[in-house]
Amino acid sequence: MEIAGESHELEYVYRRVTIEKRMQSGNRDLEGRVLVIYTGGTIGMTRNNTGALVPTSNSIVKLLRNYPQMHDEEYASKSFGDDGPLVLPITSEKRRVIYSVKEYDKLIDSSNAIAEDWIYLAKDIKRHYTDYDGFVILHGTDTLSYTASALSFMLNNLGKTVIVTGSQISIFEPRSDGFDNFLTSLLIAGNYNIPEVCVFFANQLMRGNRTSKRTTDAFKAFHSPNYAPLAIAGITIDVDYRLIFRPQTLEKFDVDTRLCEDVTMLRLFPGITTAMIRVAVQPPTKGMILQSYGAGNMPSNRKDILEEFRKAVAEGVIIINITQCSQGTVSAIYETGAALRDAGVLSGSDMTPEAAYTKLAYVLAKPEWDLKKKREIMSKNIRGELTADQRSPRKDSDLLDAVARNLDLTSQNDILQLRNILFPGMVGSAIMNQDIEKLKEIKQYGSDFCETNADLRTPLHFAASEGCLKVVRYLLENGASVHLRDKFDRTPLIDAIDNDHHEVIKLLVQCGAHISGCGLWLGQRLCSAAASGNLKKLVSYYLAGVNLSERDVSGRIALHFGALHNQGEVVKFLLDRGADPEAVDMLGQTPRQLANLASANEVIELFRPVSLSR
Ligand code: ASN
Repeated sequence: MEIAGESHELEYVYRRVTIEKRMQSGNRDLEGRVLVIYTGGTIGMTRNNTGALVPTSNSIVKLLRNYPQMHDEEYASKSFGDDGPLVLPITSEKRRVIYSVKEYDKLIDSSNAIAEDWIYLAKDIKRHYTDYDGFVILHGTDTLSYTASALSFMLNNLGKTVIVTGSQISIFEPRSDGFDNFLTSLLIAGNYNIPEVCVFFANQLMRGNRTSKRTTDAFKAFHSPNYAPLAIAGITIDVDYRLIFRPQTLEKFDVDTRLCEDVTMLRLFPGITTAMIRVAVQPPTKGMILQSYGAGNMPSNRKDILEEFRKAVAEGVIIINITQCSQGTVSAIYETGAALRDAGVLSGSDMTPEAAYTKLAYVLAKPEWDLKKKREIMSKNIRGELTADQRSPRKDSDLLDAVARNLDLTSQNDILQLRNILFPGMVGSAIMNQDIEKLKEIKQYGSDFCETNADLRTPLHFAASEGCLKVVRYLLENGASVHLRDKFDRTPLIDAIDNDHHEVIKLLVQCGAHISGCGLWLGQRLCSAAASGNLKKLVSYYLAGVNLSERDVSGRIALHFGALHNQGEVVKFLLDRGADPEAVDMLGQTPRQLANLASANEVIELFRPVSLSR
């Protein structure tokens, strides 16, 4: 494997920074946290003594720290001290982006990338998933679309933004496209919830598994031939939320890194022989991507070739037919294409070669699926990689047109504003009335359940704080995100905890919601709940997966306060969940000592070791 290790130079310091320091600094900007994984590629290359471009270790972070467009030194040192993370200057986006760079030990030219590198990246994203809002992968352009496609399949139920980017000219050169690509990727990853593996290049955010490298020299190195860009970065960053592929399940994020190595690719050409095909499909080949002519055609006068495909399919090889054209889809409109289908070759619709190849490697590696299921999944859209079903047209224009006409609105901007006012209001009222039928209706009008109001609150925030379990479930099954934070940095999970909606908390956690951030903040809340005997609140935190022994500013845990205030029920609950009666606070006192000092008899009794009767 080419990628061997990782740099710990810039460990993420959110957890280490004391709450006091953040308070002293007076910095109250909303923040988005992004992990940058630097794998290599032209973006960070310099010339060696023969003049060839090679990846250079331990230099990108130094460059970024001295580049004011990529690092606001003043804000960073006030907020995080001297060796904290990098911080983008404030922009017109809502959140200031705080980012750390994890540089791999062996930086590579992406032409050297292999499947193990994708696996390493997928595992890395999993490892850091709960600490960041989004991820940016700096990667060479040559195989960037393969990596983005492979990751899109390996990252199951992705709930956060992952952007793969790079550049045509190194950022160590004066005229580089790298800064723009990198900076905008950071802004998007820290500000927008686009739960997909994306590629950002030359002002366009594209779905990763829809991209291909299209040129070796222009800055617009990638295109997404069969799917519109998810966002365009102009003066503002305009995201087309209707195009985003959101997981619609109650399962949490996970990675499946199994990939089958026995997948091959074959491009038809007029002089191809049966012997060549036979070599390609012979064992151990289990799958093949066939790049045929035009709309999926092959020469109809070459029964010999067709026979080879038929035999391979009969032996269990999955063959996927995609087009050689750089844009378009296969279809069986010609006799020549229908013959392939009849031989058992599956249509790959409008998949790029990169997506078709990595998807087949992913699907073939699943021993739990039989051949029939694997063939079925290859024809289905699982990550937005192919156009399978034509969705019924949305009705939003009908409704909007009607209201706009009544209000005499004609400009597109006015109509957009109307939409932004109308839909959140309708969704909010349906939630308050727990009216799922209404929500279904609104969804048909093209409403996105991740849309936010002026306080950046989403429908899931409202439903979670109201405690309507069935609405929460409906929203989650229809693409709502558990990760979005409002203007006050609250997630739907925090809303559910504050209102002690235990069933909602469980469901949100099941879908991957988690509490991240400062342990001290949690410690204060736990200690105050314990002091006042608020068992319900402690149960809420426990269900949310919080460590019940987080410390407050004086180093005390909830058990100290339960003991001091003689809260028997609370102390029993905490002891049963592993809280330590001998935990010492800043003054060296333990919960047991506090109970004795306060003559908290109920608690003293609970602390007494149970004597074993003979
Ligand atoms: N050869 C380089 C790579 O893929 C190309 C680039 O990044 N522009 O690593």
